[in-house]
Amino acid sequence: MQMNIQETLQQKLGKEIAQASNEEIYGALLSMVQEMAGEKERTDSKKKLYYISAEFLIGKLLSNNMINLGIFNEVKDVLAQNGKNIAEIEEVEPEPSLGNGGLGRLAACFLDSIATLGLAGDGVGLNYHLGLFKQEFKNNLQRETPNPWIEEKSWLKKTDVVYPVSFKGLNVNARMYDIEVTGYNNKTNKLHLFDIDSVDETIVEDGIAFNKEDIEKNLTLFLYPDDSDENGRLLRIYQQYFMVSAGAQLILDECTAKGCNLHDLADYAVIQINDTHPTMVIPELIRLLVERGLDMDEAIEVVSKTCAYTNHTILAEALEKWPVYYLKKVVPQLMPIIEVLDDKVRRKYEDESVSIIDRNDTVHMAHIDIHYGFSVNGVASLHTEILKETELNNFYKIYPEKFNNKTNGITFRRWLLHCNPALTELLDELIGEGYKKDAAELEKLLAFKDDEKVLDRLVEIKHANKEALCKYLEETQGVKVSPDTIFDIQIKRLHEYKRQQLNALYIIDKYLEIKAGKIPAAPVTAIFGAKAAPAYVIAKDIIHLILCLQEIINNDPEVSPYLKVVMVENYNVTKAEKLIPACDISEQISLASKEASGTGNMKFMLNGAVTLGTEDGANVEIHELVGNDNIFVFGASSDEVIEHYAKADYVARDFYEKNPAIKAAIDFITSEEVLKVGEKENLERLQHEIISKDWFMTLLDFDSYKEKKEEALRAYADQKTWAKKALVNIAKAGYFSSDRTIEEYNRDIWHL
Ligand code: GLG
Repeated sequence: MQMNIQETLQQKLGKEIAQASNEEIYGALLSMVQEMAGEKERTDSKKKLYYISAEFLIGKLLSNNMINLGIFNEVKDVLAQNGKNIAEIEEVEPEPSLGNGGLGRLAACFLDSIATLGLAGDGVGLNYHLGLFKQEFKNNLQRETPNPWIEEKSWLKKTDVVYPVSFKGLNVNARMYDIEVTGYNNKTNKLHLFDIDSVDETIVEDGIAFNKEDIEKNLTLFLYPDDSDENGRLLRIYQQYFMVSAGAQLILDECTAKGCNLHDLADYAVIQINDTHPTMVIPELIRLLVERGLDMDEAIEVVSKTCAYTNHTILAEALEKWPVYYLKKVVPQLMPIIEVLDDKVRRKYEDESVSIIDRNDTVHMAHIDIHYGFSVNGVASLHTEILKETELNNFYKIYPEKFNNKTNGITFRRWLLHCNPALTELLDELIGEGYKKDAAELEKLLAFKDDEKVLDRLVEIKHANKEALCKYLEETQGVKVSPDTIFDIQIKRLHEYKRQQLNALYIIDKYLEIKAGKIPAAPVTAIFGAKAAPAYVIAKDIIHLILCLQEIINNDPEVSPYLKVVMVENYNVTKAEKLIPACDISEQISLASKEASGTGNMKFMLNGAVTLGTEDGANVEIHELVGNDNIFVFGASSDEVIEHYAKADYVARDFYEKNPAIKAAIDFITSEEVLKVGEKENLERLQHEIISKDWFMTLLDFDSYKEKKEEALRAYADQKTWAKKALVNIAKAGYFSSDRTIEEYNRDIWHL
């Protein structure tokens, strides 16, 4: 299929490219790419994977699709010849924000790899019109506003596929929209997003507030409605059931069309349940199979052979538990089935901790997945071990054969080829292009470990990426930072377990040192990006503290030559693509045992940043791969942490009282200086939380964090040795390609 890009574009534009606006060019490219993707062959096989997920954080699609279709460079050149800049055209595309963070982005990377490997696998999710909220900073506080992303010209294709979905006292229709998923030089799959025609964006007012009871108008408005009240939680159940009921009907339709007689469903479909949000697909499928003639026992057996579950966290609040009375209120048709499922478990196992409905009449969604799915996987070695040995040990004892590990991965098409073209070019030149299809080939780079010229080029590329980021930050946020400082970056959702507050305390400590005349050897720019859940008070207080520090430090002429703080507004995939290639030090400082895997850590490594991290999640595997010389590891081990929790012997106040540096940093939070730019209530609340609770043991790791960070900053001064560390990180990142992860899912779970 050879076509002339220049001609096609001009035809679509109805004018010369040079005469068209960036918006017009974006529209023409979108339509061209969509046509090309539509002409590609759809992967097909008897058995198909359905990846059901409440989140698909796909990011902007234009450039990624052009890379996958193999036309990116040509388009870029054609545009350049006509005086147009591809980067400016990329800016026109709104980012679909259909996810929170890791879990949603993982689902998007997986779709890319599934298509690239030529496997038949579609995504099933929801078409949230306003996605996750957009974050704005005002008076050093986070404010939430809607984030509309669906425009007249969009990647969504409206289909005629509509399924009825029944809630108690309310029947609605779920309409399917499709987004084409292009593989890298391969066939295509689809992302199916269900939506309700009657959704009404105008009911949103004052930030992101809306009437949570008007289901017909609000059902697919937002990803994760604020669930701090009961109506918000009920709305989540509406959303989840809407997604899985429509998804289940689609699956049964597609399978029967291929000749499935429902008894043999497992030969036609495998369903990967992404965390517990889609768990109701299990009772819903059972219900539908019974409706279509199977008896209950067989329906349960068939579904159990079809569904597999991925666990993404051990944090209790994320393992969903719904009161029976919520389910009765929204989806009463599922309760008799869930009761049968629970009854079967109770007859077989005495251990109450593995039951589905507990004494308080609460339904444990993960327990449904584990009993009635055939596979349970964690997302990094350490995480899976913790599931087996601690969190889900009672289940592991019953079903050892179901448990398996699938260490997460990232798609190199987006996180290298697209976001770091200069590094990609260098790699092409040094080791050929084989690594784009087989990421393990990146190891060939190790041959250049002592090649001064190559190391110099790595330094140059990093510097150029930092310059580009500086320019972007100045244009978008008006902050001025220097590319000649160390870029130390922590970007991820704001959560206490991820410990942005530890980084903030270090910054305060550093500030106090500089004020006291202790000048650091190398200037540092500490960069953050994070959204806090709208109802997560302490997380918002931490953002507030960081924003206050930014204002104080950047405006202090004594300190700012050595230390600057930048909190990037509305951190999202697009911003990550600019931040990651510019990073020197990757902050992965969660409390050991709490971060299931992390995937940002992998993206940074691939782009030549060196990790400063705890032995948590996939950091452990990064450490094993790069060796002690190429990572900075600190902090309590996961065993120690688990023991502290078991013994309940961690007392934050002891650290506060006995460690003068810690005390000074914490006291500073409510000092006159901070109160001048911040809110007393928020700052006092945060301070109190850290001294009297500190559930994620920030203070436990303060000293070792500071020591390691200083070591990393000193190491940076020797640019050659640092570049060597960067090179080793890049070379060893091949393991974290999501192509590898997906090959393992297919080998061990899906068998497509
Ligand atoms: C999770 C975890 C992350 C993990 C991601 C993808 O917190 O550690 O990398 O899923 O598996 N809830 C999440 O975002």
